[in-house]
Order: sequence, then structure tokens, then C-alpha cells
Amino acid sequence: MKPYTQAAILLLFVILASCEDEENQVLQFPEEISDDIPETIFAQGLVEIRTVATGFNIPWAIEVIDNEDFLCTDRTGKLYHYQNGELFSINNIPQSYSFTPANNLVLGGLMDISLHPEFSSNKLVYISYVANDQKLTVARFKLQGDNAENVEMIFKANGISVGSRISWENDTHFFVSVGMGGDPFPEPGAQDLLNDRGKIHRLMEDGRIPTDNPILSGTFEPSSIWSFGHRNPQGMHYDKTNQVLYSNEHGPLGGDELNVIIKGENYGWPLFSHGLNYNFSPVSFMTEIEALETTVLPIKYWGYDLRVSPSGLLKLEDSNFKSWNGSFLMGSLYPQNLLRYNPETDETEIVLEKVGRVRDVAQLPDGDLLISIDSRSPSPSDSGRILRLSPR
Ligand SMILES: [Ca+2]
Repeated sequence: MKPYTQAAILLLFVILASCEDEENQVLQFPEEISDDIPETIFAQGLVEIRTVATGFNIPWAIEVIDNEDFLCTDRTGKLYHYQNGELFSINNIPQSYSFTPANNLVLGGLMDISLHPEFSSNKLVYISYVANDQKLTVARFKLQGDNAENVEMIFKANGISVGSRISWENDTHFFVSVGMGGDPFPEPGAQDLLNDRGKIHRLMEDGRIPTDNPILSGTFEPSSIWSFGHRNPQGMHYDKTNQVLYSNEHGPLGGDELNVIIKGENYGWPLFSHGLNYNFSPVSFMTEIEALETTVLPIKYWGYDLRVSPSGLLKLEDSNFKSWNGSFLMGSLYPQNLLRYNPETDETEIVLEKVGRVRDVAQLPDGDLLISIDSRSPSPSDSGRILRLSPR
């Protein structure tokens, strides 16, 4: 290509990019990491992407209030409120503890956020985070303007978590996941019923243990534990129509899973996994048939080839993407994709390739979707951002 042709193409990109910025009214938060706004891209001719807000570090969770009104957590300990084109911080939220191990990823910190089902009248908001005592904690508060009021800690696990999601079953009960990890070998505890890690818990709105929670083997009364043997659940979705709780979780190398969560059941980690330890050794020598007898196998697992490392989970029901309704959308951290899994056909599709580390997926009342993406992905200069997806 001749130099002047290259220059002309570059100029065209600059003009297109600047038009795009104006049209999208991209918000620049003061503590932004970079000015880089990703261009609008068209994936497979189906999706139009618009940047709604930037300046985040690790935008772990989006919780929609209305079409132009949503909350977003940042793992580094901040909670943001986007409302009609403005982005502001919520004050007075509990301090969270995040840490950065050798691989440069930020772990712990502020993770999920969820509105009480009767938020419109009671203004109650729930968050899950690693507190300064290094334990996974659930707090709730009243959202009054840009303030968190009447902050109450309503659940404290007896250990830390590297991932967490909250999902409501009905107006009075919710689920919260507490994960674990292990590199190169599994951390102990997912099978230990006195250890809150590697579990999905079920609580009442005020944090009390529901009397109809399972009485697990070797115990005499219900605890907060709803299911156990999980590795690191980073997406949860409660399908209210069919009353089914879904959760995805990180395997080690391969063995990422989508599970249907059933009361009192054992999801197998680390007795059995479809994946391998990080040093490529087997997690266990249990066969799938043996695992089927004592644990619940995932409804879907992904191998090492796709390296899903899922985050966020949304089962689409009445989105504007008509052909996707009935499918699950989830982020795929390591390869930086947005994935769609169709349970009818058992097909996994890369919806947006190399879009960045997608942390969460949410649907707006108008049927469009929001996704949140980590800073420094896919390019090291990228700011953490929230994108709106509409059918093209
Ligand atoms: Ca499992």
C-alpha cells in the first residue's frame, strides 16, 4: 500500500472515530485510566456496539434499574451509578479488600450487586465483597441519592472468595456464591461442609438462614449452604419462569462448567473435573461414570480448546436479539470474548471476538443488552467500559 493511501485510511478512521464519540456521548469519569474509546464494531453483522461509560478498572457487575439508569461495581472498591447520561460514585459503601497476586490480576474486592426485588419501593441494594477481614461478605443498604444509608452486614463467610454473584429466587430469598481456586492444585474445602468456600448459599433478605435450606449429610440443621463442591462460580442466573438456578464456574485447565443448581447437591469439585490441574496433572482419577453416581455433573462443560473462564451469566428471554432468546450469554475472560451457549442445539458461539475481558452481561427493559469490560483489554491502553449492544 502506498504511503498516501495509508494516510488517507488513517484520516478516515480518525474522522469516523471522532464522529462516533460525539454521537455516543461517551462519558469520561475523572479517575479514568485512559482516553481510549473503542471504535464501534460490528460483530458478524448482527450487533451494534455503543460505548455508554468508561473509566472503570474492573467493572465486575452491572445492575439495571431502568433503561438509562444502572449501577456498576468496580472490583477496586467503588460503586457507580449511571443515570440519564451522568456517572457518579455512591458514597459510604463498605470498604473492600482487593489484592494482586503475581499474575497481575486484581482479586477479591467489591464484586456483585443486586437490587432487592422490591427495590422500587424499599430502595434496598445488596453487594457481595471481600471485607478487610478477608472474608466474603454480603451487605445491604438503602440507596438514597448518591449515598448508601443504613448499611448492614448480613452475611459473612468464613473465608475469602475470588468470585461472587448474587441472584434472587423470589421477593424474600437470594443465593450468593463463594468461590475458591488453586494453582497448581485445588485448594481444599469445597467438599468440607464447615467451610463456606466453594459453595452456593441461600439466605433470607435479612441474612437469616431459611428453615427449608437442606440438612446436609453429617449435620443436624439447615445451614446457609444450598449446594457444594463448586470451584469458582462467577455467573449466576435464576430463571423465574421455570424456577431454575443456573451457575457457571471456572474449572482449572478446561472443565469450565454450566450447572443447574439443585438443593443440597454436590457439584463434584475437586473429586471430579473435566479439566486438568494447571501443571497438566489429573485433578482426580475418578471416572465420569463414578462421578455421576455421587455428584451432579454439569449440563455443559467446555474443554481446554475454548478456555472459557466464564464471568457473568444471563439467560435471554425477551431481548431484542430474537434469535438469541433462550440462550445463555456469558463473558469469557481469558480469550476476551462474549459467548452465547444455546442449550437447545448445544452450540457455543463467539458473539464478540476479542472484545475484552467481559465481566458481566445485563438486559435493559427496552431489550438491548449491556456488557462490562475490564480495563487494559483487549489492548493495554483500553479503559474499563460499559457497552450497549443492539441488533444492527
Ligand atoms: Ca462440577
